[in-house]
Amino acid sequence: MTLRGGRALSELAPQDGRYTLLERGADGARARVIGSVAGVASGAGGSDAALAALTAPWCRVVTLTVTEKAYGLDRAAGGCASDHPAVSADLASPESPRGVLGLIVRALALRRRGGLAPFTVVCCDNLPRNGVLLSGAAADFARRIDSDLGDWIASEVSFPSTVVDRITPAPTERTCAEAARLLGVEDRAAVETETFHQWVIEDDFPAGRPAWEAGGAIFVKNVGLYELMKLRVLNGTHSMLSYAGFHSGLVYVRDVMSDVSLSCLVRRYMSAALATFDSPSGVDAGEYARVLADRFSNPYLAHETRQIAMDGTEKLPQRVFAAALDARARGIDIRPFAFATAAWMFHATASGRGGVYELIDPRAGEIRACLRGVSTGSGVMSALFGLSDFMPVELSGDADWRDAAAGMLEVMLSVGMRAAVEAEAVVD
Ligand code: CS2
Repeated sequence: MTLRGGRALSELAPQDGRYTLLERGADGARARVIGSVAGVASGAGGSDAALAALTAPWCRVVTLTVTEKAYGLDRAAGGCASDHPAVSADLASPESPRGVLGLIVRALALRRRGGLAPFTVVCCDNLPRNGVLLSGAAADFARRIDSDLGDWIASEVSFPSTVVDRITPAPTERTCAEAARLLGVEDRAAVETETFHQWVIEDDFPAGRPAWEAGGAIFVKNVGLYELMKLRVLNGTHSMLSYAGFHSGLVYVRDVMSDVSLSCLVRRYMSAALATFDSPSGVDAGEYARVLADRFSNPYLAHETRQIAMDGTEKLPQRVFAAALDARARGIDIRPFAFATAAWMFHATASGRGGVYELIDPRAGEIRACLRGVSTGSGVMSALFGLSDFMPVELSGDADWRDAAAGMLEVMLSVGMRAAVEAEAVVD
C-alpha cells in the first residue's frame, strides 16, 4: 500500500508486485526477483482499498516504511501533530483518511467495532523508540475523535519498536539498466542496496507473526541499545558526512571515504559516537563501526550526500544532539558533534555552493524566515538553536557547545566548507 501513489503503483502493479533487488557488494552486483508483494494499492485515490486490507480478518501485522516527517508526530509532547497536513485533514474527516495515523486509527476502529482482534503495527524507520512514539501518536489521534477508542489503542494494540539497517540509495535509470542487463527483462521498479542488512525487532506480537528470523531478523526484548548504536554511529556519521561532503563538492558517500581529510573526520565522529553508550550485550559495537567504514566505502554504491542531507531538523535530534548530551555527561570531547551541527547550519544558510541547491526540510520555510538578515556565525547559531522542539535546552544553553558550534560555523562561512574540513582534520 503506498500513500503517495506515483512510482510504486504505476511500476509495481503491471509487474504483479514483483521487483528486482540489486545487491551491490564488494564483488559487484547480484540481482534477484522479490516476490513477496502480493498486491499493490494506492491511497491517492481514496482509502477504500487500504481499509479493506487493514480490516480483513487475515490481517495480523502491518509494517510501515514511512519517513520521519510523514507520520505527523509531536515528538516533544508524545502525541500527534495536529498541524501536520495529513493529520489535520484526517482529524477533520476521520472516516476517509489519507495519512498514516488516520488510516491506522480508522482501521483499528473498524476492527474493534466488528469484533476483530487488532493487528500489530511494526514501524521501520530511523526514529528512537519508534513503536512508543507511534503508539502515543495513534492513541492521541484516536482520543481526539473518541476517547474510548484512544484508551483501547493504548492498552490493546501492540507497536513493537524496531531498528532497521540497510543503506538504500534512491534508484536511478542506472538501477533499471543494470537490472535489465543482469536479468534480461525490463524492470521499472528495480531497487538497489548494499549486501549488509540488519532488522532488530521487539518480540511483541499478540496475534502471531511471520518467522522473519528465517531471513535473518533478530528478535529481542528491547531494541534500546541497538537503536543507540545504529542511530548514533551510522546515522549520526551519515548526517555529518553528508553536509561536510556535499559542500566540499563530493556527490557520493564513497567519494567522502576516499578523501583523506573527510575520512579522518568520519572516523573521528564514529569513535566519538561509539563512546557515548555501552555496547548491547553480545554485540560488538566497535566491530559494527569497522564494518560500517567498509559499507560507506563500497565503490559500487552510488549513495548521494544530497539524499542524506534532507530533513535535517527531523534527523539531528536523535542522531547528533542526543549523542552530544551523553558525550558531555561522560566527559567526552563534544567537538565532533559540534562540527556536525555547524555543517548542518551551513547547509541551512544555503550559502554553500552559492545557494544553488534547495533546502529540503519540512521546516525550510521557518528556517528561511528566522535567518532573514542574519549573517554572522553566532547570529545564525542563535536563530537555529532557538527553533522550537529541536535542540534540548541543556545543549542549546551550554556555553562550550555554543562556542564550539558558532566558531566552526564562522570558519565555514568565511573560508568555505572545504577549507573548514581541512582545518578540522588537522585539529584531530
Ligand atoms: C540515511 C539513512 O538518508 C539518511 O538519513 O542516514 O537512510 C541510512 O542510509 C539508513 O538508515 C541505513 O540503514
